[in-house]
Amino acid sequence: MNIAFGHSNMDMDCLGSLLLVKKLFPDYRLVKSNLIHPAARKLYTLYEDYFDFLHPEELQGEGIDHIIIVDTCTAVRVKEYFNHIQHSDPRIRIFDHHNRERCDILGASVEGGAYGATVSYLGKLAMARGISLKPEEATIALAGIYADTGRLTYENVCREDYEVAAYLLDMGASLRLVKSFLDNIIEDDQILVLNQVLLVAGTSIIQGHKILLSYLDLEEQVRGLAAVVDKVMDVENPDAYFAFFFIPRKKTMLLIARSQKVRIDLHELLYVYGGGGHQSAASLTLKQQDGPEFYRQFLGYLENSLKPAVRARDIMSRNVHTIRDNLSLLDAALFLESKDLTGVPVVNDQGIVSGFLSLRDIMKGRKASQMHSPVKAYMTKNVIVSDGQLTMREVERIFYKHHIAHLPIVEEGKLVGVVTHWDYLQYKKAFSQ
Ligand SMILES: [Mn+2]
Repeated sequence: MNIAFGHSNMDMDCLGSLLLVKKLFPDYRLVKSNLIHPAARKLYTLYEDYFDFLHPEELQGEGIDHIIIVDTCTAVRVKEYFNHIQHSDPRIRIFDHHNRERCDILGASVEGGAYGATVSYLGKLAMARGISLKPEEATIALAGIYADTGRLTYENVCREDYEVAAYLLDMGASLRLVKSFLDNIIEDDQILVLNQVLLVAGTSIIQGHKILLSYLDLEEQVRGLAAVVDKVMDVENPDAYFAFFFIPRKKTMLLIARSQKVRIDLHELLYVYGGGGHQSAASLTLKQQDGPEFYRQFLGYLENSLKPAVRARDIMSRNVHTIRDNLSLLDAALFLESKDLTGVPVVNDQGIVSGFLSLRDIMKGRKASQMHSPVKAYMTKNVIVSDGQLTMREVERIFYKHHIAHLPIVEEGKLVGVVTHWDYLQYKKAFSQ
C-alpha cells in the first residue's frame, strides 16, 4: 500500500498539497492528522469528501511500500503517523517548501522549491503533466497558496506561486470561497475574546516602535486565538503586537505576538523564554505563572531588548541641494532640471530654511509669466521641517497630513537632510526595518 500525509495539525497548504498528490499519484491513499489547524477547519469540514482520508489508526498492520510527505521535513511533525506503521520499510519522498536542507526524516528524498507554498511546487508538477482539476479541487489548492503567502504578499512569494494561482483560476477556483476560508474568526467565543481584547488593548511607544499590548484573563483555553490576534493586528496596525492571555485557574500564560518590522524579531525575543516561531509571528506558553507579574517583567524585557526604531535621520538624503531665495524662478527651474529634482529647500542670507520650492510652485510662476521673479515670491513659505529624531510612522503621517513630498530635516537651526517620498518608499520596501 502507498500512502501520503502532511504534518500534524494540518493547515490549508497541507490540505491543498494532499489534494494535488491525490491527482498526481492516484495510487496513494491520503492519511489525515488527528489534529486540524483551527485556520483550516472550515475548509476541511466542507471538503472532507474530496480527500477520502484514512485515519492513522487504520495503518496498523498494513504493509507500506511508499510514503509521500507534504509540507514538512521534520520528524516530530509526522510522528503520529509513524507510530502506526510497523513491519514496513517504505521509500519516502517529501515535497516541501521550508528548510529542506535540514530534513531529519531518515532516508527520505526531498524535493521542492523555495516557494511561498508547497501547493505551488506540486501545482507546477500538475501543470507540467497537463492535469485538469475540478473547480472545487482548484479552490482547495488555491486556498493553500493564499494562506501560506498572506494572500500573495509575504516575503516568501515567488513567480511560481503566481503561475500556479493562475493555473488554478483557469481550472475554476473560486476566489470568493478562498476568501471565506481565510476568514478564521467563526466561533462565538473567538468573537467574544476579540471584543474584549479590543477594549483592553493599548499602545506604548517602546524604543520608537508603536507596540500594542493587551492582557486578558480567560477562564478556559479558547481555540483559534491566533486568528483573533491577527484580526486585532489588522484593526490597530501597530509595529508589533503582544497579546497576553492568562488562565488563572491553570496559572498558564499564553503570549501570542505579531510584528510588521524586520527589526522586531519575535522568534529571537520569545526564544529566550522557551517560545518561538518566525520573525513576524511567534508564541509562548508558560505554566506556573503569576500573570500580572509576568506581564510587568516582560515589559521590562521589551524595553531592554528591542532594537531602536529607524528614524528620519537614518534614511534621509544627506547631500541636500539648496537654493537662495533671491534666485530667479527660471534659474531655479534649470537647476532642478539639471539635478533631476522635484523640489528643493530654499535658504535665506543666514543659511536658514525659509521656504521650499517645488515643480508645482514653478508651474504657477510660469503660468503667470513671472519666470524672472525671485524664488521667494513663489516658494511655499510655511515649510514643514522636522528634526532627525522623528520615527518613520511620524514621517508618514506628515506626508499624508500636509500633502508634501519632501521633509527637510533641521538640527540646531541647520539643514542636515531631506526625507523624500523616494527615501520613504525605499525604507518601506526593505520591510519597514
Ligand atoms: Mn506550507
